Formats: sequence, C-alpha cells, structure tokens
Amino acid sequence: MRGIVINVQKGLYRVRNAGTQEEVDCTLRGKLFKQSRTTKTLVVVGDYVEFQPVVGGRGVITSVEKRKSKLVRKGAGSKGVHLEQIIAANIDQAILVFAVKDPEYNKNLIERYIVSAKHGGIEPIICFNKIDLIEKLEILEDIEEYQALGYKTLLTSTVTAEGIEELKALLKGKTSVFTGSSGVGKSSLVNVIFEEEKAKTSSVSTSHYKGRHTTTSSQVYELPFGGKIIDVPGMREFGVIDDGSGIANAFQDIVELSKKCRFRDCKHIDEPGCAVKEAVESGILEERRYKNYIKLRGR
Ligand SMILES: Nc1nc2c(ncn2[C@@H]2O[C@H](COP(=O)(O)OP(=O)(O)OP(=O)(O)O)[C@@H](O)[C@H]2O)c(=O)[nH]1
Ligand SMILES: [Mg+2]
Ligand SMILES: [Zn+2]
Repeated sequence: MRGIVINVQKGLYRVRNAGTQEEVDCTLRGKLFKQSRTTKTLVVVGDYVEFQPVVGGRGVITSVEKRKSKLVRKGAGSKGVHLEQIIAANIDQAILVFAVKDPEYNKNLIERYIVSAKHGGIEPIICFNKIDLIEKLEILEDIEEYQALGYKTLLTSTVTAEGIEELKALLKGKTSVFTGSSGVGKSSLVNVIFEEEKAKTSSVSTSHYKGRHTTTSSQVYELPFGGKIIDVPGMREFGVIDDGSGIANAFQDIVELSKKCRFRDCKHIDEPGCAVKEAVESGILEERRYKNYIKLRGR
C-alpha cells in the first residue's frame, strides 16, 4: 500500500493511506530501521512510502519513494559536525512566516530562509503575520523591496483574518510547508485556514520568544479545497546548507551587479573596480544585504 508520512515522532511514522485515507502508525522494516540509525532523516514528513499492515493495527514501512524536493537546514551533528536536516519532502512551496511584531522579523533571517528554499528548488512566499499589531505603513518599504526582488508577499492576521483568503488561494492544490521562528503564528494560521483548532498554539507574550516551542513535531494537514499544509516546529536557529545555487538564486541582484565588476573572479571584498561595492557605496545596494550575502557565501 502507498501512503504519505504525515507525522514523525519517536520512531513512529504516521502514514495516511493514499487510497482509503486511513491513518496507520508504522515502524521501519529491518533494513530501513538499520539505515535510519545512521541516516536520521531517512523518512520525513511529506515522504511517500510503501507500507504493509502488521498485527495490532500497525504498519511497517518497506520503502521510501524518491523525493521531488526537500527543504533542508543545518542540523547539529555530533562533535560539531553539521548534518543536513531534512525538514520536509515533496513540497511545492514554502510559506516563510514572519511576525511584524512579537517577535519582530529581521531581514537577515528572511534571506537565510529564502536561500534554503531556493536551494531545495522550492518557491518561497513571504508571509508577514500579526499585521494587526502595527500600522501597515511601517513595513511598506520592506514589502516593496521583496516584491521588487520577485517574491510573492502576504500580509496576514489570524486575529482579523486579513490576508487569509489570499493565502488560501495560494495554498490551493499545492503542498506548502509553513516555516519560521517559534511564536510567529504558523499553527495559528493553520487553525484559521481550517476554521477549527487543528493545531496547538500558545501565547508568547508571557515569556521570552526564544526557546518557546509549541509545535513539537511536523504535521501534514489535508486541505478541504485541495492541497496540503505542513506545519513545522519553530526553529531557534536556522542554519543554511547550500552549495552556492541557493545563494546565487536568492541574491540575483548581486549576481547581476557583479557582471560589471572589472575582474571576472571578483570576490567583491576589496578588489578595484568592484561594481558590487560601488553599489553599496552609492546606496543602490543595502549594506546589510551585502554583508549578509558575504557571510552566507562564507568567503
Ligand atoms: N496579534 C496577533 N497574534 C497572533 C497572530 N497569529 C498568532 N498570534 C499569536 O502568537 C502566538 C504564537 O502563535 P503560534 O501559532 O503558536 O506560533 P507558532 O509559529 O506555531 O510557534 P511554534 O509552534 O512554537 O513554532 C499565539 O499567542 C497566537 O495567538 C496574529 O495574526 N496577530
Ligand atoms: Mg506551532
Ligand atoms: Zn566585485
């Protein structure tokens, strides 16, 4: 039987049967189980698997289908070695959820999320949530900036329902992952979309934003109008894994500028005739963005 992994917790994989829509808790078959001890993310939410029923109403996963796409981040490995952590598989688009306040977004982090999405071949959509908490004028400039870079942006509020219909229209018929820091309102968005308390949410106002994680495992939700949402636990840090493709894609404005550098192999650090540095000096390119680019590139 074929199904999609909708939740992973403590070695148990909840699989929704693609035919009957029934949900079954599965373990991994011997060989896969052995592999899973060294490869942590052998099976993740969004994976399509083959499974067989076993006694006791459970199932066993016998194979995992090749992934169409995956969203990854840098996970902490042993002895300081960083491992690729797969957040979700077979996604069409990533809704990068940020809050305009409590906790307020920062542009470096937005760029990191964009790089990761681009690296995975996933379309990023930037969602500014909690828009009820500020005057819209305050973020107009930032919104225009992202739109000029070619990204879809959304302004939402789970309190006033602003932007929710627009969000639903974007989700229709697609598999979307909701990522972003803890407390930005990912699960709250899931709940307003479904108009019922599907996911647990919790207030951030009484404690520090960091370290407060309400959603503890990723969950796939089937949308009544077609499509899927994957709600992911907020991450304290979002380390980027990229071979350069994601960065080049996320910083196309810089790539474009660099074509005018005097040297073809210009690193845009201190070379003469560097069009990128000139753009920073003349104010065409935001210095913060330039610095974040250099940092992400790691050179
Ligand atoms: N004012 C306002 N508060 C919101 C909005 N959306 C969510 N919140 C509040 O923000 C807090 C955190 O919301 P959650 O949905 O639990 O956040 P989350 O992103 O799922 O967090 P994790 O599961 O920890 O990753 C809750 O107190 C929500 O009520 C919004 O649009 N406006
Ligand atoms: Mg949550
Ligand atoms: Zn240069």
